[in-house]
Amino acid sequence: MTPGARSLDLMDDRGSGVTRGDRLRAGASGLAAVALGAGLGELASAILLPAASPFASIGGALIDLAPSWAKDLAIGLFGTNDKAALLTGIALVLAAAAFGAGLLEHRRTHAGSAVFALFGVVGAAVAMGRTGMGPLAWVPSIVAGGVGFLVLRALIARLRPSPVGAGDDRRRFLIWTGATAALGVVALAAGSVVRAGARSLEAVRAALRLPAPAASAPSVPETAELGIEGLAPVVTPNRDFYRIDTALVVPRVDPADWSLRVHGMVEREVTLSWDELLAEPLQEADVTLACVSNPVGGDLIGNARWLGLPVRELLARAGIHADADMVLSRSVDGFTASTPLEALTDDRDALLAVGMNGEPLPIEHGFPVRLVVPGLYGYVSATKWVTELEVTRFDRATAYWTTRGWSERGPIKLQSRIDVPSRRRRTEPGETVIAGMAWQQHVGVGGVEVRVDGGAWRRAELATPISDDTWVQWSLPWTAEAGEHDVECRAIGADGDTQTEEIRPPAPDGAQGWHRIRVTVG
Ligand SMILES: Nc1nc2c(c(=O)[nH]1)N[C@H]1C(S)=C(S)[C@@H](COP(=O)(O)O)O[C@H]1N2
Ligand SMILES: [Mo]
Repeated sequence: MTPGARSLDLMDDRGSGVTRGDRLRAGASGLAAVALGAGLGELASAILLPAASPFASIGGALIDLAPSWAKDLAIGLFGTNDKAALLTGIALVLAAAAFGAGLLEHRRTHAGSAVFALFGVVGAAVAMGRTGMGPLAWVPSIVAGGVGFLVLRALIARLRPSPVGAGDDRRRFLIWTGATAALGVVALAAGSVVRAGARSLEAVRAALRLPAPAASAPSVPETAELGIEGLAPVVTPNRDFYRIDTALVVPRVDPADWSLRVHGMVEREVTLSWDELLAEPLQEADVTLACVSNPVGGDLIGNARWLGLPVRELLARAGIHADADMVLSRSVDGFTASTPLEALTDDRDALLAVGMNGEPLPIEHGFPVRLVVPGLYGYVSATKWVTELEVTRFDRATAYWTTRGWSERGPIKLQSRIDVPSRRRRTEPGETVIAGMAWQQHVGVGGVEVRVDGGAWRRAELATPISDDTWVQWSLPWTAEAGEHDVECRAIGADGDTQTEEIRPPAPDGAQGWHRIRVTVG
């Protein structure tokens, strides 16, 4: 290097004297940023939502955007048209883009980091655009893009000359860049380990064949489903079923390792393995599960056909002490629920469930085994990944949510909801329909009434209920006149009670009040 070049090397990058070394370092910053962004993004996806991989999402967008000559060229270069070559190609394009982003950022702050922000947003949009991925599909790509964005800015800032002296600066820059890239590689490796674990459990689940029920539920009456557009289906597909739990990382329980221990105030402890459970006569039941956190009009509720062993059989085998009044169920993740003993010993279909809508429980819905108890909110009954039933008393033990201010008992309240007309879309004037759902599991719904603009209550038509343990659809013809209208509904329980008007928030024992929506017609 000539003395002249040496002095140029030290010049401010705003001058014309950016050296090749600076450019290499700037490009390397981009590579380190993409390594850590991709690593953490893939790890987040492996843990949260394997289908929402940022690499797959951003790569998918790149492939869609690429002109056909580029695709042909890539195929030509790699010689084959297989997936590995495609993935390598996308990785190379991303690396080149990241290198370029480093150069850009070095020349103008924001210019290169914007490329990362763009990748994050595009990846998130692609993931959100795919159906069935749920509301968190954007997270992994935003993690990837956001981390890349921040890392690039931080590394490029270190490239700017400081009073310390170029040699020290460069050494430190190298250490930071190297460490960032290395961390990215570690995160990528961790992600693929988590992913491999997830795949194998998913494979175990996919290979499972549940036994036929010893006692089948009657088939769902055709007239239970009104088939109105915008109205929740009476049986909720597993992929659309709401999910609520405290698990940051979904517990992964291999059925081969699963067992349930019934202990506490019992004559004899009972332990049940997966094979033993499947050898029992299993029973089917249609039960609507609801979350206590569901606000009036909310959608934290779903209905499925469950397959499992009635809990009362298991408790009978253990022999319950006369003074017990509660069962504290415990999950592998430490979650606990306090269920009144009588809800598990009376004749209702409280199940130790292994099946949901004809398949093994989805992993996030409690695979391999969970509880389902008609008539109680999920937080006091529906323990997923359940491994323990401790027979005890309410005055001796406290469940997870009870210690956090929620009621120790959670019977489901009589509720109803308007699904149609949509609150989001305009309604055409003329003949239309108002429709929704109503429920009070284990009591049943006797009717639903609807009123418009505070007028007289009119009786809606109920679809055929599947059972007292499920929600029921309802509808009412409506001649919609142009303008704004308030539509309200209230349910009448099979026991004759009318849903209360008095509004209460979800805490501590479930929301109540009439559902009211403002509809725009015209
Ligand atoms: N292990 C475990 N089980 C749990 C929970 C939890 O946080 N952890 N949440 C409960 C709550 S509050 C509800 S409403 C239901 C939701 O079940 P789902 O996610 O299958 O819809 O699970 C219950 N079972
Ligand atoms: Mo819940």
